[in-house]
Amino acid sequence: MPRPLVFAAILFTLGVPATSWAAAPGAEVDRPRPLTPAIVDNSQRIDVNRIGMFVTNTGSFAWDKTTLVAGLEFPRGSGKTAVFAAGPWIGAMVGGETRVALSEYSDEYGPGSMIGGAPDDPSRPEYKVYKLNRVYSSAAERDAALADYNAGAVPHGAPAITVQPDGSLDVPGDQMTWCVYNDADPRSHGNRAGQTQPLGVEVQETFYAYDDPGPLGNTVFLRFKIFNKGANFLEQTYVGLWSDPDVGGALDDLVGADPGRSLGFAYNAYGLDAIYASAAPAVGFDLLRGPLASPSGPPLGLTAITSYINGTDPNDASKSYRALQGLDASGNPFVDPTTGLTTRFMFPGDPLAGTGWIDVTPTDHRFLLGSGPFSLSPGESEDIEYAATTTKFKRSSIVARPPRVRCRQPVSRSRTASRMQTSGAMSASRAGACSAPSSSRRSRSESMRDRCSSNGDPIRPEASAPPWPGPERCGMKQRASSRPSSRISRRAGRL
Ligand SMILES: [Ca+2]
Ligand SMILES: [Ca+2]
Repeated sequence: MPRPLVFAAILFTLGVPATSWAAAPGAEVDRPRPLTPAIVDNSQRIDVNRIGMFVTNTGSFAWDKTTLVAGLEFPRGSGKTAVFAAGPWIGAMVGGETRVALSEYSDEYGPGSMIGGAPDDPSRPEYKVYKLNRVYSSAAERDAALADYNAGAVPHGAPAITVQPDGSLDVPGDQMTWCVYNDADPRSHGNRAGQTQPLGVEVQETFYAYDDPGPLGNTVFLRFKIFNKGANFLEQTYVGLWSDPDVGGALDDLVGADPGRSLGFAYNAYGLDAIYASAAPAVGFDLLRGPLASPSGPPLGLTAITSYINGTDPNDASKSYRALQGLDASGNPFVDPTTGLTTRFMFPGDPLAGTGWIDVTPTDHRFLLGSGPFSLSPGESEDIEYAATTTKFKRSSIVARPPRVRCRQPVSRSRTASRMQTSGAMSASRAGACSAPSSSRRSRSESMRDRCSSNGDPIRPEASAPPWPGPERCGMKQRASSRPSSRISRRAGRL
């Protein structure tokens, strides 16, 4: 959650369009974005299964940019949210110069295609977010939606969709959204973490989801076709998926990486969350198909996961590009304190087992999944696909607090965080995590109640708590008619 939300809410109530709010997290505020005639579509959600998620035509998703609140609802209809905002990042070297295109709390993409190396008029109404269902309540409703899609989306690269003999549409999944955007307008590059010249890329975005009673119903697939439609030779290119996961309440979250599964995830540090109470889910982003480093080679996997907390976000293009590479703000690789070795992945340990390098600072995190490097010459394109997925909504899915934290005594309002004790070889930072500062006595006592049960015992993970249910572990089964990716298919085949 960005800090200036109150400021943003004031702007909203004053009628200032969300797109003109370019405030970034931290104390500073972005420079105002030049006004453009762009019609930004903030109204659509993909909402066919247990996730309800906003989708816009400027890269941003999982953020309700109309009301400026978190935009990935899970379970759909509950009013509870697990992600505040997300969007695609791209970084590359152009003639020795770092350039990036970001979608964060403001977007450096504008609606529409590129034509002749330049951005098309973003105010054309056809550059909205399209949404198609597999099944409609009537043929008339189906035909109207398909006709609109065929007229406005397909001419700009959207996949052809047809009516099947049973009357359904052959959309991927049970519902899809499609839109196109590009970074070619220099006026769009106003995010303080960017502000470079354009890369000259067009992104055709297809999201889709399945209405499924199993874990597939907790997943949205995110497909990005990235085209170099400018004249720049993009070298040392990285793609990234940026996210500000807020698992219910934002201030008690932890994040982790599972590089072997190309997965970044966020979870609640304690057994009680301010919004989800005792049933906080975990949420993750899984790279299903990365870019090609060479025409004949396999797609790259995830090559970096960089995490940072609210207030330490990248604030220039060099830092953003380094984050895409899995480097700190100064350009150094991270050091795993449990091994002493350098790594491009933050927190790759196992939080359930309490082994390896795990996050021990419950707070408002963001993370960035990076993949690269690769080259993208004029005329070339890459297909990138992720999954946004959550755990099942049940108590046993809670990933609990860092291990070995003990409350010496039952906590009451009069006690302070200093009575929280640590044991064993717990690091100073972990102890610090147990005494996170609060701005008031009331909030402190509330946050401490989150950490300890009524008798002062730490709230422990249930013995039966499953491992992170990423796609390979969650029994994901694809419909034969519309498999989302070869990798998913291979996974399904092993189940
Ligand atoms: Ca939380
Ligand atoms: Ca967060």
